[in-house]
Amino acid sequence: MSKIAMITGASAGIGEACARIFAEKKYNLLLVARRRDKLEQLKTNLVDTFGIECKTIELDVREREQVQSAWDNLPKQWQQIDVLINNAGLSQGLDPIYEGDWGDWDRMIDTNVKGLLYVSRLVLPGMKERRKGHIINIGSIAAKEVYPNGNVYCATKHAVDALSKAMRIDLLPYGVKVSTLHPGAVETEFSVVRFKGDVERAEQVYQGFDPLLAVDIADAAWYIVSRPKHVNINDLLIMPTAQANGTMFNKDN
Ligand code: NDP
Ligand code: 8X3
Repeated sequence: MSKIAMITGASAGIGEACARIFAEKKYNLLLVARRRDKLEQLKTNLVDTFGIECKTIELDVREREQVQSAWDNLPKQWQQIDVLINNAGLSQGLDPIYEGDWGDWDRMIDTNVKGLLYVSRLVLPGMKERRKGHIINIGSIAAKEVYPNGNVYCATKHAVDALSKAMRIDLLPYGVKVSTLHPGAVETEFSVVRFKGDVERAEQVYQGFDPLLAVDIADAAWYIVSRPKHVNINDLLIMPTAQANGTMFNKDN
């Protein structure tokens, strides 16, 4: 059987682009997200185009019991994950901390931190046992900096960074690679989700400069995975040329 890549948040944006590149490289795919229709469309397209095998799992990574039962129901050969891309994530709201919405905070912490942990807790033991595997955690420039009104989202991405370092330490004896991939602004559904369907406000985020595309990040994920066995990319921060840090953009050219 070909190698298996498990990608969370594969129904859109960066996860979908990763699925496409890994399919092109002949990986079989285990694709996870809440929107089944999007996953099924992607599966059909990738299987027809690249002749790979693909399983989709309709799953909310925040729901620990759902995650456990989806995992338990997988055929054993599909539990032998070679590459796990912990990508499912979101931002909700952009408010000062004294006005933050509790529901927004729960959704971000539960998805970006606890969801990543739930999935990893099930996949990592097999990697440890087989003494191989590669985890790529999708962080953000928000894992490196805290920007105005980014408070809780930035905290969740700092947590992703810390957990990645922890995984690297705990898995060191077993030869399992752990990498973090931190994008700056990528034009995906991210801002529409952050602004809860306000498409106009979301579009403004990317106006006046060339943001990254989801494929730029997927390309980097493939670069990370395709290094020789003795090389690990611990941490990769990728920004649009027109973005210097979390807040400074060159929108003049
Ligand atoms: P999108 O909104 O386009 O995609 C997010 C994906 O995550 C979707 O497939 C969504 O699927 C999935 N997802 C969200 N919540 C859950 C959940 N509870 N359970 C399962 N899947 C879920 O955004 P991006 O592609 O941009 O984001 C991907 C990752 O990249 C995120 O972790 C984000 O924080 C990070 N990132 C994004 C940047 C950007 O500028 N776009 C920059 C830096 C980091 P569904 O709704 O079907 O469940
Ligand atoms: C997403 C990019 O700049 O909105 O992580 O934090 S940013």
